[in-house]
Amino acid sequence: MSTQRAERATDDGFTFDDLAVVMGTYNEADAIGTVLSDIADVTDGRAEVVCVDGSSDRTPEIAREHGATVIEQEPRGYGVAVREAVLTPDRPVIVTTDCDDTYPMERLPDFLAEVNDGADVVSGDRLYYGADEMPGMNKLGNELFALLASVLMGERVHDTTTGMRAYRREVVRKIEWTENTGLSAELLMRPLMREYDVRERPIEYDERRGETKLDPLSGGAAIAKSIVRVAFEERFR
Ligand SMILES: Nc1nc2c(ncn2[C@@H]2O[C@H](COP(=O)(O)OP(=O)(O)O)[C@@H](O)[C@H]2O)c(=O)[nH]1
Ligand SMILES: [Mg+2]
Repeated sequence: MSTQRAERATDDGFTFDDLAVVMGTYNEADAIGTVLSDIADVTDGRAEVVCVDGSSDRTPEIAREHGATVIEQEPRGYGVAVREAVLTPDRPVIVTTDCDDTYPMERLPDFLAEVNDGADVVSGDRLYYGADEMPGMNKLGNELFALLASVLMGERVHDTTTGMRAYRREVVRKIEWTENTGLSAELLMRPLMREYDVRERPIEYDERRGETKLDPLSGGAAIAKSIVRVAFEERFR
């Protein structure tokens, strides 16, 4: 299988100065302080942080207090926010996360190391360790989404809706993104089906702080639709 590879770093590889951590934030005042402190601790304050925010609570103020760039946007869904977030930084490595304290920011160095090892996309697989903190319905749904995507792509993936991934900037800039609730699946599937070096790596997943912004039923249906649409579009591209 030929592997299309994005541009490589020319020197010793990327450092935290090359890293931007980005997220959609929607009324996450209970969690955002912890998430942004964790990122600063782990990266010595060297990662750029971008929050695309639709909140009506104190989330954007807290983000600014922590030195993040805040882009204000009406709340129009996960993918609208996260697409803007991944397209904003000029840094060569972009990591997405949720702003709900579920994802292990202490793994940022590992994700960066994988990119330096040649990965174009590094995708945190929450199901590998069992995802005990994930609500049962979501876990079942995520297993089914991964199965569906695997069958349609002809390649096994394990977690299509994870919020924590690293991307080379060229990958997110080269591909046109169309999904909203299903953007996370799209961000995994299109690069994979275009032969980029996409790697899943197990991550721990914590209990959410604050309320979920995703309706399990309508959200789940939207994600399933996205997976089918994206797989067919890529197959017949
Ligand atoms: N700006 C913005 N952020 C959003 C929107 N919907 C969800 N988010 C953020 O996207 C991330 C994922 O949402 P979350 O509720 O954690 O989804 P879950 O992980 O599937 O339960 C969180 O950081 C949310 O605050 C939205 O409409 N606008
Ligand atoms: Mg979440």
